[in-house]
Amino acid sequence: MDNVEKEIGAAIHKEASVSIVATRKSFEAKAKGASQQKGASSAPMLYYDLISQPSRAIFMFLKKEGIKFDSKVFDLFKGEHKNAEYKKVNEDQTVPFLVDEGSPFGESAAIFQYLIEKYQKTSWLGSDIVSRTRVTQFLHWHHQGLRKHCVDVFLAAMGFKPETEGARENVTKAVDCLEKRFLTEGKANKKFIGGANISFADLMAYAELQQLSGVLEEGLYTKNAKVKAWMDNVEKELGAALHKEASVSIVATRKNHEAKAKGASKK
Ligand SMILES: N[C@@H](CCC(=O)N[C@@H](CS)C(=O)NCC(=O)O)C(=O)O
Repeated sequence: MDNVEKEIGAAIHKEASVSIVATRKSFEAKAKGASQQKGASSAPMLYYDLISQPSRAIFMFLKKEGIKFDSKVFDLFKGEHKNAEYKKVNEDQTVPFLVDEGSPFGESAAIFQYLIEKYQKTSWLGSDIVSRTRVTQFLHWHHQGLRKHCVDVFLAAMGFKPETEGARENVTKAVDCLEKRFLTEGKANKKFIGGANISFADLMAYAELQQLSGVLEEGLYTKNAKVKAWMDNVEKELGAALHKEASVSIVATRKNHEAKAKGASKK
């Protein structure tokens, strides 16, 4: 072929090949478009366990919005996440973790931001500037203000660590703080943390408190009537079927605890 091209000469070869070159260009463009489309429609991969509060929050969001996702589910209690393969994906080996179109994302709040932007579900960020700021305010407070105390009580009740002094009182204080700072605006009660509409702050807070019901400690939040009413609002918004689907691990953990408590009282 090279000999033929040399014999013809570059100028004639070029002139004779214009249509073939044009056809090739349009084929290349089509192939590029198809591969880009393939990337855009590929589902994100979520690594999770429904016993994990932030995993549950993200799971509820994805399901509520009908967003398709691939999943790798670990049983954290069995240490299934502690393996070399997952370490390559997520060095911290924690859940939730998301990989989408080659980009890895940790930290539930960041994962939420990503999914909300990608799928244009921006109502979950809050509806106006005050509501969005309230949602952000909650997220900054959440880890040390609420989650830390709930986790203390949960892990101690599961026997994973000794009980921290004042842990239950700290949860009560955090629940009261949730009520005053995030579920009240002026003198009015709010339906959700951001106001009239559910946001991802509600899912994060809900999942964290719900965890306590797994170790029979729901009294720590149900005794606050406003917080209890807000939990009911979140449950209604999710719908019974999704709530049930997301709660399987918590319900199973609760059953175990009830059985243990029953066994202990018989002894
Ligand atoms: N700040 C992280 C917390 C992640 C985290 O602590 N995940 C826990 C489950 S809730 C976990 O993976 N624990 C297993 C381990 O640390 O081995 C987030 O919000 O995503």
